[in-house]
Amino acid sequence: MKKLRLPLILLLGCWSLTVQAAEVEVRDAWVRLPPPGSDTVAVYMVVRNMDAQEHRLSGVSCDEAAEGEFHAMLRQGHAMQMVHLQGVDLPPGERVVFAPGGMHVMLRGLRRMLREGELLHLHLHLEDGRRLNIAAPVRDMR
Ligand SMILES: [Cu+2]
Repeated sequence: MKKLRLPLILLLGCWSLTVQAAEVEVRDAWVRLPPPGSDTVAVYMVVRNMDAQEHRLSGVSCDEAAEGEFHAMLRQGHAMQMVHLQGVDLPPGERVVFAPGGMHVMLRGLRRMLREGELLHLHLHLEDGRRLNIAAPVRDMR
Protein backbone atom coordinates (compact mmCIF):
# COMPACT_ATOMS: atom_id res chain seq x y z
CA MET A 1 0.00 0.00 0.00
CA LYS A 2 2.87 2.35 0.85
CA LYS A 3 3.97 2.56 -2.75
CA LEU A 4 0.59 3.89 -3.82
CA ARG A 5 0.46 6.76 -1.40
CA LEU A 6 2.68 9.29 -3.18
CA PRO A 7 1.07 9.09 -6.64
CA LEU A 8 -2.34 9.36 -5.03
CA ILE A 9 -1.41 12.55 -3.21
CA LEU A 10 0.08 14.02 -6.38
CA LEU A 11 -3.06 13.14 -8.27
CA LEU A 12 -5.35 14.81 -5.75
CA GLY A 13 -3.06 17.83 -5.63
CA CYS A 14 -3.70 18.70 -9.26
CA TRP A 15 -7.20 17.31 -9.52
CA SER A 16 -8.52 20.28 -11.43
CA LEU A 17 -6.14 19.83 -14.35
CA THR A 18 -5.27 16.18 -14.48
CA VAL A 19 -7.47 13.17 -14.18
CA GLN A 20 -6.30 9.63 -14.43
CA ALA A 21 -8.55 6.60 -14.65
CA ALA A 22 -6.30 3.62 -14.99
CA GLU A 23 -4.36 4.10 -18.19
CA VAL A 24 -6.09 7.06 -19.74
CA GLU A 25 -5.10 10.54 -18.63
CA VAL A 26 -6.71 13.88 -19.37
CA ARG A 27 -4.64 17.07 -19.14
CA ASP A 28 -5.05 20.76 -19.77
CA ALA A 29 -8.81 20.65 -20.10
CA TRP A 30 -10.44 24.07 -20.50
CA VAL A 31 -13.73 25.57 -21.51
CA ARG A 32 -14.05 28.51 -23.87
CA LEU A 33 -16.32 31.10 -22.27
CA PRO A 34 -19.33 31.33 -24.60
CA PRO A 35 -20.58 34.71 -25.81
CA PRO A 36 -23.46 36.12 -23.75
CA GLY A 37 -26.74 34.47 -24.59
CA SER A 38 -25.18 31.35 -26.10
CA ASP A 39 -26.02 28.01 -24.52
CA THR A 40 -23.37 26.11 -26.51
CA VAL A 41 -19.80 25.78 -25.36
CA ALA A 42 -16.60 24.10 -26.58
CA VAL A 43 -14.21 22.16 -24.34
CA TYR A 44 -10.59 21.36 -25.19
CA MET A 45 -8.12 18.92 -23.64
CA VAL A 46 -5.33 16.46 -24.25
CA VAL A 47 -6.15 12.79 -23.74
CA ARG A 48 -3.31 10.36 -23.42
CA ASN A 49 -3.61 6.59 -23.56
CA MET A 50 -0.69 5.13 -21.61
CA ASP A 51 -1.97 1.60 -22.01
CA ALA A 52 -0.61 -1.00 -24.44
CA GLN A 53 -4.07 -1.51 -25.86
CA GLU A 54 -6.46 0.80 -27.62
CA HIS A 55 -9.24 2.57 -25.76
CA ARG A 56 -12.10 4.61 -27.08
CA LEU A 57 -14.06 7.58 -25.85
CA SER A 58 -17.71 6.73 -26.45
CA GLY A 59 -19.44 9.75 -24.96
CA VAL A 60 -19.26 12.91 -22.93
CA SER A 61 -21.72 14.40 -20.49
CA CYS A 62 -22.02 17.35 -18.14
CA ASP A 63 -24.57 17.81 -15.37
CA GLU A 64 -24.90 21.45 -16.40
CA ALA A 65 -25.71 20.82 -20.06
CA ALA A 66 -28.47 18.94 -21.86
CA GLU A 67 -26.10 17.08 -24.17
CA GLY A 68 -22.46 16.60 -25.07
CA GLU A 69 -20.82 15.47 -28.30
CA PHE A 70 -17.39 15.02 -29.82
CA HIS A 71 -16.88 17.21 -32.89
CA ALA A 72 -14.20 17.37 -35.56
CA MET A 73 -13.62 20.21 -38.02
CA LEU A 74 -13.79 19.35 -41.70
CA ARG A 75 -12.72 21.66 -44.51
CA GLN A 76 -15.45 22.22 -47.11
CA GLY A 77 -13.95 24.45 -49.79
CA HIS A 78 -12.97 27.60 -47.90
CA ALA A 79 -15.26 26.94 -44.96
CA MET A 80 -14.78 24.73 -41.95
CA GLN A 81 -17.66 22.55 -40.92
CA MET A 82 -18.27 20.73 -37.65
CA VAL A 83 -18.79 17.01 -37.86
CA HIS A 84 -20.31 14.92 -35.08
CA LEU A 85 -18.13 11.96 -34.07
CA GLN A 86 -19.76 8.90 -32.49
CA GLY A 87 -16.57 8.23 -30.57
CA VAL A 88 -12.87 8.99 -30.49
CA ASP A 89 -10.23 6.25 -30.74
CA LEU A 90 -7.32 6.45 -28.34
CA PRO A 91 -4.45 4.48 -29.89
CA PRO A 92 -2.04 2.83 -27.45
CA GLY A 93 0.72 5.14 -26.25
CA GLU A 94 -0.63 8.18 -28.10
CA ARG A 95 -1.98 11.60 -27.28
CA VAL A 96 -5.20 12.82 -28.81
CA VAL A 97 -5.48 16.60 -28.84
CA PHE A 98 -8.74 18.52 -28.64
CA ALA A 99 -7.85 22.12 -29.56
CA PRO A 100 -9.38 25.23 -31.19
CA GLY A 101 -9.74 24.67 -34.94
CA GLY A 102 -9.74 20.91 -34.47
CA MET A 103 -11.47 18.28 -32.42
CA HIS A 104 -13.46 19.51 -29.46
CA VAL A 105 -16.18 18.57 -27.05
CA MET A 106 -19.36 20.51 -27.66
CA LEU A 107 -21.87 20.96 -24.89
CA ARG A 108 -25.36 22.09 -25.84
CA GLY A 109 -28.20 23.33 -23.72
CA LEU A 110 -26.18 24.88 -20.91
CA ARG A 111 -28.46 25.27 -17.91
CA ARG A 112 -26.80 28.48 -16.69
CA MET A 113 -24.31 31.14 -17.72
CA LEU A 114 -20.67 30.28 -17.10
CA ARG A 115 -18.22 32.65 -15.45
CA GLU A 116 -14.56 33.05 -16.25
CA GLY A 117 -12.34 31.17 -13.84
CA GLU A 118 -14.91 28.71 -12.55
CA LEU A 119 -14.55 24.97 -13.00
CA LEU A 120 -16.98 23.04 -15.16
CA HIS A 121 -17.27 19.35 -14.34
CA LEU A 122 -17.55 16.88 -17.20
CA HIS A 123 -17.62 13.13 -17.57
CA LEU A 124 -15.82 11.33 -20.37
CA HIS A 125 -17.17 7.85 -20.99
CA LEU A 126 -14.85 5.09 -22.13
CA GLU A 127 -16.20 2.28 -24.26
CA ASP A 128 -15.28 -0.25 -21.58
CA GLY A 129 -17.77 1.41 -19.23
CA ARG A 130 -15.39 3.46 -17.14
CA ARG A 131 -15.87 7.15 -16.61
CA LEU A 132 -13.29 9.93 -16.36
CA ASN A 133 -14.35 12.90 -14.29
CA ILE A 134 -12.82 16.18 -15.39
CA ALA A 135 -12.89 19.68 -13.95
CA ALA A 136 -12.13 22.20 -16.67
CA PRO A 137 -11.54 25.90 -15.95
CA VAL A 138 -13.54 28.41 -17.96
CA ARG A 139 -11.36 30.84 -19.93
CA ASP A 140 -12.31 34.02 -21.71
CA MET A 141 -10.47 33.97 -25.04
CA ARG A 142 -12.17 36.99 -26.64
CU1 LIG B 1 -18.66 21.73 -32.28
